[in-house]
Amino acid sequence: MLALFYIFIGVAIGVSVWQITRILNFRGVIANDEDNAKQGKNAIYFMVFLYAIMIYCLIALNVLMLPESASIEGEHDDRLFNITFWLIGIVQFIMQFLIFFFTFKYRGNKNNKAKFYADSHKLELIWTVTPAIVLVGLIGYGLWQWNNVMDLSDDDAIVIEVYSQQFRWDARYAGEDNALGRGNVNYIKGINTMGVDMNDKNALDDKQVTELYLPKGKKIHFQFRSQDVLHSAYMPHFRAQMNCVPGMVTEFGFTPKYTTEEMRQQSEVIAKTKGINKIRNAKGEDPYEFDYLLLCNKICGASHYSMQMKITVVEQEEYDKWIAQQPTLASVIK
Ligand SMILES: [Cu+2]
Repeated sequence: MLALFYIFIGVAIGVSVWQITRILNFRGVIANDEDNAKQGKNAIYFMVFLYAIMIYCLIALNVLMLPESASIEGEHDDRLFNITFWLIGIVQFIMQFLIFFFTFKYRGNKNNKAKFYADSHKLELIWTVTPAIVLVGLIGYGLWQWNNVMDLSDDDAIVIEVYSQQFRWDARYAGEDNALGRGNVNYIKGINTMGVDMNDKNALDDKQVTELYLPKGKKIHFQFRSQDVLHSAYMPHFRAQMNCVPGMVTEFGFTPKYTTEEMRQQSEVIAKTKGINKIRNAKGEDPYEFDYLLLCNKICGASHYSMQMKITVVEQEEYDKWIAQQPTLASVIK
């Protein structure tokens, strides 16, 4: 494979040198009207090709897009994404047309003469002020949304700590008192893999798990720590991501909107699952069934790709039952 790569680089360098020598030989040769007409038409063909590829990708690759946000807070991320996407999409669609159409329209012609046009204050004002206003609107909405996910004032929220290390996730529920015990890398010993200070009375009722269960419709307050390097806790279906930084605690919150079961029933999710199944099956892998996932979104080392944790969203009753079954740290760590 590597040999093929070197051969490819060798060929690419060879072609470049050959092209450069050809260009040097062109000195003194000036394009005639026939050449210009050909290049003008090529610009239009290229535009058509570009539009075709763009439309094809928008339709065919849509299965790779995420389904509707599964958290209440994430709805605003989707709205912001859609506004930005359509805005950029429409502008770029028009711009591509202008670029290639004018390339064709004003292609070189012996009888044409260029007009000297210095500047227009009115035009410059328009193309400076318009993007400025649009950007202030978009960034303002983004900042508002940032404050929205960072609003952790709800005392009723379930507090969960997510702990990252090369290459796994652990999680800890705050237990009955809804307060997490202190954590520090120096306390890691034996099965105390998250480094919990067992002298802190808040730690005794904490519950360490390897899989997340979340109740639907309840605010979850996440706190993140990292044991070794920078990781990033990424929960794409909830539109949530936060860096896990060694030596500090980061946090955010969201409210799950659909249970795992409800997501599996959604026609949009089924359609996307089928699309992804098709892609996976082509590679001979197992069919995929929808599950929420917590993934690592920082290239943190060799097994970065395998760093994931399953998240199951259930109704409150089922959550209560599940959490009651999990042993407290006091009963596990002696
Ligand atoms: Cu990682």
